[in-house]
Amino acid sequence: TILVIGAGGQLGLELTHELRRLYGASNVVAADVRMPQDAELTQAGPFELLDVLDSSRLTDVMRRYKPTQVYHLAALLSATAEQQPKFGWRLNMDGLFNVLDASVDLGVQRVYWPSSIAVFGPDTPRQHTPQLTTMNPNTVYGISKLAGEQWCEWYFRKHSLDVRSLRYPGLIGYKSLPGGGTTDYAVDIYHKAVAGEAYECFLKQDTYLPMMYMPDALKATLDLMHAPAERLQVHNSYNLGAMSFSPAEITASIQRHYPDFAVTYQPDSRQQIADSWPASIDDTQARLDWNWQPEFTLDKMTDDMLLHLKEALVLK
Ligand code: VAH
Repeated sequence: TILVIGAGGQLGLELTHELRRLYGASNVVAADVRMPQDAELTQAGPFELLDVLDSSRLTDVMRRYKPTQVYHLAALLSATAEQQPKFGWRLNMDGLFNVLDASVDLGVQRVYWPSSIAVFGPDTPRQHTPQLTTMNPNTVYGISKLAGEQWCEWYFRKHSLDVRSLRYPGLIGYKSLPGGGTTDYAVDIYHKAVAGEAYECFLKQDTYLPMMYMPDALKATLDLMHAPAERLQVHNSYNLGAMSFSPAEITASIQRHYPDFAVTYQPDSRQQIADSWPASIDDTQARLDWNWQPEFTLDKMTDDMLLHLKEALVLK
């Protein structure tokens, strides 16, 4: 059995569907602190209401299903955590500790925990940011992800827990609405184009950020989780890249389909967060250790995103 904690989130939703497709729906338990919007999540396979901060409830769920793998995806993202710093730290850190401790106690074979390019800070080299480099994150989310990475390595070394992690770039998918992420402008912009509305972007038009289409993120996650343990040289978290683009470039990509699509720019507090992150990532180590290779370019992602969002509108 596989347990997915935070199954209702942007990544959790897509990962749960993919894991159920691969392993069979009844073998993948979806857990989230609230009932998910996506009815399929609770109907296609087992679902549990679970607040990952409730360690006894977590242990009960894990004793009941005896998962061999746990994907712990519950967290506050960057913009949300900046507004609720203490809760952001508590959920991101105590939630991780509860999962790591329960996984050690119950002999879970493999744990997955997402990190982010947010672990890099304003004094990190911004182009082709290396796997090993200066890391002084200045967001609550980035601080919690950097600390979490170090704790994952500690549990690997002190408890031989096989915990694996990726520093995701901004993730873009069509199955969930934009959330509290600084990169979520790149999700919202597609929804506005398909709805025939103009988009007011909260970042400056030339803000380059590392980004990845959800199918590539799912492939990377499963490739890492299926890699033989002896291949892995990194035990905090792997740099992972696919592409980088700016709001101006994604707008131009969309205008290939919607020539009249209009975007205006009203940078807000999220601009400072974006400015503290890399513009591009060096993911050589992931390519060496487990043959990482992205598939989607900006235009290929745009074509696929717009196709699915138009379909969803038709189905409404
Ligand atoms: C966020 N989407 O914006 C997340 C991600 C790299 C960005 O961590 O907070």
